[in-house]
Amino acid sequence: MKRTSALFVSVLFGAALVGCDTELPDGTDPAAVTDPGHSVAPSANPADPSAKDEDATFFERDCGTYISVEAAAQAEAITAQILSAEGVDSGIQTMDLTRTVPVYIHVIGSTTNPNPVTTQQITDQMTVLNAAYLSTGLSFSLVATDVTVNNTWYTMGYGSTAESQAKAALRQGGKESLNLYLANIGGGLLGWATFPSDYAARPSMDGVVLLYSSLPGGSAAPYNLGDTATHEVGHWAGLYHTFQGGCAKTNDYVNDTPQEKSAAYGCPTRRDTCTRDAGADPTTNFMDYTDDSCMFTFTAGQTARMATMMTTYR
Ligand SMILES: [Ca+2]
Ligand SMILES: [Ca+2]
Ligand SMILES: [Ca+2]
Ligand SMILES: [Zn+2]
Repeated sequence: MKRTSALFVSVLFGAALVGCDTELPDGTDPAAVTDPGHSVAPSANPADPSAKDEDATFFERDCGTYISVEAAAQAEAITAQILSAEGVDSGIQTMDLTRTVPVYIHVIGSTTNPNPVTTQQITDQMTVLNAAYLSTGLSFSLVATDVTVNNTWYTMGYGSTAESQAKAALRQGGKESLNLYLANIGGGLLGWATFPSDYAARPSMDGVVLLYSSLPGGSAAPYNLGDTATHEVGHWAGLYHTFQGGCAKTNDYVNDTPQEKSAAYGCPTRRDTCTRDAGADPTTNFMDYTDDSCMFTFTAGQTARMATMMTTYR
């Protein structure tokens, strides 16, 4: 087993957590279960345009990061107020996204799978992340990696007690630091993230959770080239899905991403779901749902939005 010197192993016993958290049995649809201990799985929200087809049996991208149209509009208004109070006109002034983000990676294993990713996969993930963000000015520097064996945290679901407990125990750094949690997450999700504007209310929850097998060389094909991290870090830096808000004018609050009615999967050659809005759907964009090999773009507008969000909140 290869380990860097920065890698250390802490073994935490899940016994103390039994009774605090209720995990869904394998194969259970979270939408069909009423469990006050869990937030409603965002993908199960009927208003969520990313909600998967009922009859979809194959593995397709599903991201847990969800914000309603109303909440997004509210968040936008708050950001505008903050910028206005600081004398910034975000319509005119362009902010700079150039900065190096300190990264802490928290690997969560189980007793049967105590170290689910290799050091090489972590190195490769950092390379993929830096390559994806090269044009934006944002770069990422790995500070430390830790490995925790905890059977409850290993299968954490979105909004679960396991998630908040794992994050409370493991998170490092301040609002500027990216914490990545790698686990065998539930709900059929590849990952989820918090937005920059979420930090103030719940700093310990800040970060990105990823299905460990989405790392480069993992088993989650066609989502095993490391762009689930790229996508979730996009949310962490303030981006919405390109299909956020559907064909509405405000859409994802980025002007140069054409409006998109719903998530695109696979590797579409041409798709245009909002015909009144000029331009084909942005299916090569990192913030859509296409295969890792087919997503490779951030736009100038997305870079500007990330700069505004990072400067305002991080
Ligand atoms: Ca747009
Ligand atoms: Ca269009
Ligand atoms: Ca890619
Ligand atoms: Zn997403």
